[in-house]
Amino acid sequence: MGETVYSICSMCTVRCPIMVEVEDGAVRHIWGNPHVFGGQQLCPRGAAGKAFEYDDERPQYPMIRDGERGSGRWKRATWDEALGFISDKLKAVIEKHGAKSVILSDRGGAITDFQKTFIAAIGSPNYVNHHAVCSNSVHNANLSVTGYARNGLGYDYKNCKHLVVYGRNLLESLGTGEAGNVIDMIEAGGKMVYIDVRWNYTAAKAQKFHIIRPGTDYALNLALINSIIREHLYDAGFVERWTMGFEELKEFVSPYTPEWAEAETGIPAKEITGIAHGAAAARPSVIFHPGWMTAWRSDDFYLRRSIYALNALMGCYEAKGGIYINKGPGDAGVKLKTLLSQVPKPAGERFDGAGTKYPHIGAQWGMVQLIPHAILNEDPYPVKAYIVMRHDPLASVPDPETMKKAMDKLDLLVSIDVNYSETGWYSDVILPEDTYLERTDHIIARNGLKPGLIFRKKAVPPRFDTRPRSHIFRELAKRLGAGQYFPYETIEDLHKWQLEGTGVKPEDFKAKGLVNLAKEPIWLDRKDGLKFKTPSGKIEFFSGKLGKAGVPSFIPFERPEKPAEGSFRLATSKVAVHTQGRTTSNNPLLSELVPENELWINTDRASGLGIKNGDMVEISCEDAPAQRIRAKLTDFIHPEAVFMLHGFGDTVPVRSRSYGRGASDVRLQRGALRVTTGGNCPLAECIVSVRRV
Ligand SMILES: Nc1nc2c(c(=O)[nH]1)N[C@H]1C(S)=C(S)[C@@H](COP(=O)(O)OP(=O)(O)OC[C@H]3O[C@@H](n4cnc5c(=O)[nH]c(N)nc54)[C@H](O)[C@@H]3O)O[C@H]1N2
Ligand SMILES: Nc1nc2c(c(=O)[nH]1)N[C@H]1C(S)=C(S)[C@@H](COP(=O)(O)OP(=O)(O)OC[C@H]3O[C@@H](n4cnc5c(=O)[nH]c(N)nc54)[C@H](O)[C@@H]3O)O[C@H]1N2
Ligand code: SF4
Ligand SMILES: [Mo]
Repeated sequence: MGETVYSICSMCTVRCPIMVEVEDGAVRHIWGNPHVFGGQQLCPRGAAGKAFEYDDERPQYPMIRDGERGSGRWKRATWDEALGFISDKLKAVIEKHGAKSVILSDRGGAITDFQKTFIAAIGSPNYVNHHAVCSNSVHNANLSVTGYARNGLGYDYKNCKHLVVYGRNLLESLGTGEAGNVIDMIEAGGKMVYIDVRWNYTAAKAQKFHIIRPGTDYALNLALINSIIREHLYDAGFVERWTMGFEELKEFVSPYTPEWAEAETGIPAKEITGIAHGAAAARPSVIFHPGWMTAWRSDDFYLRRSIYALNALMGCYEAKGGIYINKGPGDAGVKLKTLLSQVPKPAGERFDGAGTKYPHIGAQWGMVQLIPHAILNEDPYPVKAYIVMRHDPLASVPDPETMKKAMDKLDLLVSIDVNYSETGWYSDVILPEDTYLERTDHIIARNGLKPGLIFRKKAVPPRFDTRPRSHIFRELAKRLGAGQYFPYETIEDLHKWQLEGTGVKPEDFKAKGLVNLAKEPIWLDRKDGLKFKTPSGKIEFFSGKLGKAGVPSFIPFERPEKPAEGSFRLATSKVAVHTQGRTTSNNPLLSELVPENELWINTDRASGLGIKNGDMVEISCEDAPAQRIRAKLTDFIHPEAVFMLHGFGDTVPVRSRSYGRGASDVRLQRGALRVTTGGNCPLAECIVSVRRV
């Protein structure tokens, strides 16, 4: 039996606490941290972390481009050369165009202090993460309704009695803990209603599953709110005490009856009133799930606002089995220091106008889809350097061809990654980071009902000439004269500094890999103790603040246009064994389980087009190059939709297991580099043509 190291998984961004078994300096096995999960289970990707660690198909040393962009010609560099090259270019760009002409984009999440500090320390306001193609609309909707960030609220699934889910594929697009809690809820007799344009494993576990016409969830919700108000199914006490704008909401939804919604959604009116009654009978232990990946359509902001409103009508905020406000270390009297808090806020407008031109859009996440526009048009100013950290915009943002054209205009493009990403392959410099098993990161808060602290801890030595983020950003900052914002030599120094004044000591993490700051769950008093972060301190169905930003609180439902003959709406999602664009598609174990994607087509529509199960079809969108993909016929998808897994169609030749496999959804999503009211790209508005090859 070897050594046990507690750490944090990074095979996706859910950050599950893990227990790594190490023998002779090598990973033997990776388990879930039993002090958190009660067992040692992990999702398949978490368990495949070992295969990732021992795969040689990843960048092994710093590389500087030695040919045309994307040509695959590189020269090996020392760290000193690579960091010197980057800082010389950055200095030149900053001198000529100012610090704001440098953008840093990032996957985001909690372990981001080094990169956020770096970009702020050099004086640029332009930190942006991936959220515009993920959860921007639900985030901004929640800011407008409750004042909280998307992840400022949590879900008490275990005690929930009625869960309504709109295409949040909880059991495949999963987090180990969350999926486990949902299964526990179902086993304890809780009911799940699942609404999607196609069947999936989440649908398989639901008591009720409705296939909805793509793009009509908002119509469904207007009818749900209508019947809940009309039939007095809501929690009148909660609404009176904690909400604002009920009368406006009531009047707005009055024309939207369940009968009307049946015609729009295809879900029978009696099923719609059934959802309303089922939820009302279980309140307040009810959750209408607002979703996570919500970059679907132009009306997402209003769809998500309507979901937060439904939860308010159920009075489920801060109720057992409902939605709770996440408690952080501060709620347990502990203030964890961050590097970012020591840096003056950079002056100047962001490149994407988040928080200024778009006052209701949170500036902390920004809008990644505006990067091509900013670079190509120098609007609002020239952007000349782009640092990409743990992010692959060419695999995750729609229309990578336009992004590439923009990248061609840059003086510097850097990718900091553990894999060869699409973006890395197109960059000037690849800086390979130590893998998550090879590095220690800063301490982070674990927010929830019982707040705590945790950090990622190095389990094995680096296999190649790589460096951790704590080193990379400190060294770059030093070279740019901003080294004072990284006041540590070792990561242990940093931990000590972060913990100063908290009463927590580094050795407190030893026993379980984390520190709990509260013995019991912290619930706020529902009578008088709730804190909503809106101007009124209440849940705002109707928002004066939005009004001031020129954004209406309600918009009428607009029927999506019907795709023409041979055309479909493209839906995408994840599979339990892969993560996103390029994180796991080349993994030696996982690529064997799901090597490529298929195109799901409704059986009747397919036969009308002469397509049989397993046929090769060609899929195209506007002027995007057509791609080939195998057809999978099924009755369990709405006739107007086709579906494919995200994350295939790899174009990086050195990834031997995923290169050229399947089709890429982002390359089809032409025209989606737009800003909707919620700040997200409208990915699911993409209409594709399909024909037999
Ligand atoms: N069409 C379409 N587009 C989508 C989606 C979709 O379903 N359909 N999904 C969207 C969603 S929900 C999201 S969240 C985004 C995600 O988009 P991205 O954030 O780009 O996600 P990934 O492709 O997982 O990861 C980005 C890069 O991080 C690297 N990486 C992984 N671990 C580490 C590490 O420890 N250190 C460093 N430095 N790098 C690391 C990976 O190798 C990968 O190249 O994509 C979105 N785009
Ligand atoms: N295994 C795995 N787990 C993951 C990830 C991963 O990459 N792999 N990524 C993580 C991340 S970053 C995120 S954001 C989450 C994403 O998790 P989810 O929020 O569940 O998002 P998707 O996986 O994109 O699934 C979207 C679902 O919406 C459906 N859909 C499309 N159009 C409509 C519509 O008009 N109405 C309705 N009701 N449904 C529709 C699609 O068919 C699909 O099933 O997953 C997380 N967990
Ligand atoms: S959900 Fe899976 S891949 Fe993601 S952090 Fe947890 S174990 Fe790792
Ligand atoms: Mo996401």
